[in-house]
Amino acid sequence: MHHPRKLAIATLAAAIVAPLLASPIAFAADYKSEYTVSTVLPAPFPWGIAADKWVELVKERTNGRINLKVYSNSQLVSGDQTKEFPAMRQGIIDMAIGSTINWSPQVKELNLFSLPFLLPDHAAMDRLTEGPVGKELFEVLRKKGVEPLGWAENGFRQVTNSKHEIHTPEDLVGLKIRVVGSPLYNDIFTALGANPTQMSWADAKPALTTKAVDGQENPVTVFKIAKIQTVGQIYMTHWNYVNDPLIFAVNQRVWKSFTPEDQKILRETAIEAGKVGIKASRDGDDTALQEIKAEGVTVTELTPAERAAFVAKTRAVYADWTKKIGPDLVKAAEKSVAQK
Ligand code: X2X
Repeated sequence: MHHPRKLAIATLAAAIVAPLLASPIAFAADYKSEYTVSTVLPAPFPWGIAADKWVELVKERTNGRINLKVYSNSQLVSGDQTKEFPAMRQGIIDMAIGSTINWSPQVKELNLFSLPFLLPDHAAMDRLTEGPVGKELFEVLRKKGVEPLGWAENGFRQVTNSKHEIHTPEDLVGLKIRVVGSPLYNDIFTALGANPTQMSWADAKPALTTKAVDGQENPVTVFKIAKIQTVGQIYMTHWNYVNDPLIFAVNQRVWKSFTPEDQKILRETAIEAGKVGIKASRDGDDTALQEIKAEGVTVTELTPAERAAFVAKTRAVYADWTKKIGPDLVKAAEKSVAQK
């Protein structure tokens, strides 16, 4: 027989606990009043346009239940964009829309997009992100402790400098070039005879202004919106040597705290906002190229033979990094790129 007092306590406990477990309101009550979203570039850069669109769509579709707040210029990681991924994984930041370059120090597979001259055009890029390669990369990210949701784009990257036109690898010899966080960029520019120096975006413009460096590489929209021509960068080689996709992702604990319905909303809106950002990047690059020409920047287009010389000089780097990224993944990417 049960002791009546014990039974009463058990019943009381069940009465308190049961509604908490059963009610979906209990989950909603766990939501934070604001979720941090880390980015590097704010609007009007296409990166920031994608981020702002995501915030707007999430707010709209959840009737204000989920509030994202964008923190740009890598401010949540003190300006060090290469620390964004570990900070998100650890939950110091909730979400990020990050460049594959900035996350590749921790996720070596993301160096794929930085393999020199892998990607001929935007269609090839889309075949990667939307095909089996994109799926596999999302699996890799999941195993690393974040939930990836969708893609946006910083864009094809172009090299610029303050000294002279670059038509051949010889034209790069001795030029001091600011590069981003992945060691792959050091290897590319070293192979081309330049003198690469790694620094954050926060440090890049001051270094260009003081002429501590002779050049940099970034998409045309970034060059134009950051007004890099005003600090003496008047030569651009439009060589499309790598593309820089962006990934929307959420810390896994934060992700699991959302109801399946809200997870669906977060994913769908990331994909939608990503499309808006990709269009802003691609259309913006074309417009910005015309605008910087009008403003006096010399834009050099490579002949097929000139381009081939850059490809040849970077083949060994490509081969070396294929081993680091994973030969099977690179092979799958090459296959997707080659499909028409
Ligand atoms: O630092 C850069 O060059 C930038 C803004 O393009 C990235 O974050 C990769």
